[in-house]
Amino acid sequence: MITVGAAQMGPIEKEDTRSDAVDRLVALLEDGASRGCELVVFPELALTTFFPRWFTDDVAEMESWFETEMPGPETARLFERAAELGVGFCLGYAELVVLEDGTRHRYNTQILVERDGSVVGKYRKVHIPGHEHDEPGRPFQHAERHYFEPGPEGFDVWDAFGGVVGMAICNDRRWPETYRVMGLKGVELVLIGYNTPLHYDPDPQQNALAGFHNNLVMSSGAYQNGTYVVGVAKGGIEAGIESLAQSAIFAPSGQVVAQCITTGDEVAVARLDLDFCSFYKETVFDFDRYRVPKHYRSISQEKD
Ligand code: CDT
Repeated sequence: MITVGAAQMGPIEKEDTRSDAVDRLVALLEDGASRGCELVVFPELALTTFFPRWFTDDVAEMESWFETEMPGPETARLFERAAELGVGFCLGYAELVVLEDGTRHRYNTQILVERDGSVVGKYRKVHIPGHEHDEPGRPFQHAERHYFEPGPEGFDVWDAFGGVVGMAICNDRRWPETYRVMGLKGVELVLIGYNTPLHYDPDPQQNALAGFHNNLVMSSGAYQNGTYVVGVAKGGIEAGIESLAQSAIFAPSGQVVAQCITTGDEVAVARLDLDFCSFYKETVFDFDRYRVPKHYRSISQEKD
């Protein structure tokens, strides 16, 4: 059994400091702890505003949104408070890696921190959505492909919190392969942070369906792999742009077991029985018995 909190955040504005964001993360952590949480899950890019909505070629300006160490000077007190409370957490942030030869790598990253404050897992976003170049015709940019390179490690799982825990970030949740790769590794709990603007400029007819698609993909990912899924938004109106909230925890049955009801800072809590996963993993989705991989080869071939 594990009690998990989906710690949704409302907007973080461009002027807000890392310290402002950490104040809110600590408050959410304490709220989760007071309600019995052993694990609190924060959104994608939880330390800053969703900066890919602004295009810039100025490397210093771009990298001002990134962390070079974790914990760092501003985030250390989050780790310390979590260890004091004995509550683990999952945190999304922008990660800058500078190698000895000077090569720079920028990733959209999420870490899993155990109840003693130690980092047990790191995931770097694989499916990077949006565009590479400035597109001034849009009402706002979604230049993730300018700011981030795809994580080279792919999807993994970690033995943590008494179960098998995996991570994914935002756009990853729309792709069935994300869940299936972790499903093949026995995942029981998938943690996903997201920032999803409600306006999708390439095809605005999808705007009204954002909440439906959010539920659709996480519910089916949970069910088809016999796993819990925790989806956590940074929602509300940030820099005048509205993003989806509706953070939720999904059971292996595909059902929603807890959901946020606001668009601001809020923790949705659920007590999860990870053994419940086996009802699905050992029956309809018994992979060893029923999968037919020879017919799936084309989905793992390199694209041209
Ligand atoms: N952050 C992120 O990946 N957002 C995307 C927005 C849609 S694609 C521009 C998402 O999949 O929710």
